[in-house]
Amino acid sequence: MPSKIQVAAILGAVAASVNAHGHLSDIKVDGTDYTAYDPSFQYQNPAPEVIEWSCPECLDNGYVDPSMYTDVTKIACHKDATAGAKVAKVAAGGTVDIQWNTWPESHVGPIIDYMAKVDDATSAKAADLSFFKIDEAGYEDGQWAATKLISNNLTWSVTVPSSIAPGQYVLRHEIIALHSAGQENGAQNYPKCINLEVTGSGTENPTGVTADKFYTPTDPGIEVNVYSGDLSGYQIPGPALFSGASSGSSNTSAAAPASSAAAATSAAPVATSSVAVQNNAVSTPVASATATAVASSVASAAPVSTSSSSSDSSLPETFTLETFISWLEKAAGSSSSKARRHARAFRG
Ligand SMILES: *[C@@H]1O[C@H](CO)[C@@H](O)[C@H](O)[C@H]1NC(C)=O
Ligand SMILES: *[C@@H]1O[C@H](CO)[C@@H](O)[C@H](O)[C@H]1NC(C)=O
Ligand SMILES: [Cu+2]
Repeated sequence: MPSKIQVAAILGAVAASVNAHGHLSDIKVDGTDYTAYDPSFQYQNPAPEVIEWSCPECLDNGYVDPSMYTDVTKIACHKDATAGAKVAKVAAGGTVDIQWNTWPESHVGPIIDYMAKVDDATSAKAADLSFFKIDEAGYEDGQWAATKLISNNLTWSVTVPSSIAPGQYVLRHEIIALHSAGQENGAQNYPKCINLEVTGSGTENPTGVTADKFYTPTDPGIEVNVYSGDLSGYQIPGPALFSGASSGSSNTSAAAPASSAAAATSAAPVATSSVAVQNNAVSTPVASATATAVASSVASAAPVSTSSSSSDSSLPETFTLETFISWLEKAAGSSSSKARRHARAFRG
């Protein structure tokens, strides 16, 4: 039987799961909407074929942490992701608008985009992707890129460099959440990969690096306390920006609703984190009831010192009581470090 303390930690993990970090909801390529990958596609037969890479392990909308930075199968396109079956055409110099279904305001951090040239994007493997950085935004004008994304209708606009050679590419879009990054291994990477076929008459073939060479756990932009000090000097991690990149930050055409922009900038990190639990996007009564119970137990989970074995077993966004109980049983005894980190993030 799990102890009370373990149960509290497990409930913290549930809170992390129901507090959806989000996944992509739409990808607009040169004005055309493409269906984004939804982790629940794995329950559909046949699963929809999309331009985004598949990540069945992403049911919890979870993240890749710094301990996985040297594992290209994790950090390239998220955990064990495999190539999307489709490819979207985009003109060099064109725009890809990437929309998330949701994002917690507490999860501040940079947004970075990369591209890797491939022969056939639909059969590409994470280890073969040699990425060059095409876009990056950290902390500018008193605002984190992730906050800007939220006020831009959860949309990030990426410009395909106009000078790159035509052919197929994998676009890698990434948010790095830094709310817990003051502690070792606390950063959270949320990479998403998208298949593109670039048209045009560009000639550049920028050299890149595989994703396992991007970051180290102690990079100044990875292990960083975002609650104190001068953030204007924040250093975006990863390789240098490709010289042909059009700009260092996003400019989407979607008008941000004024009220949401104001809310995003005025809310203090600590204040916003306390509402995260209520923001969950669960869709069954069972899950809602659980979330309520969880909300009250999160605080007690916070100080628990947990072993760091990974019990990151995934719980679907929508689940039956039976699924939940078997998940609880599986998770009992090996509470995850993730639970601790999220519990901390919630502490008001
Ligand atoms: C974004 O681009 C549009 C047109 O390309 C321009 O009118 C607008 O001022 C830009 N916004 C920002 C914030 O740079
Ligand atoms: C924001 O995105 C939603 C979903 O795609 C869309 O329906 C809505 O029109 C967008 N709002 C704005 C202001 O662009
Ligand atoms: Cu989180």
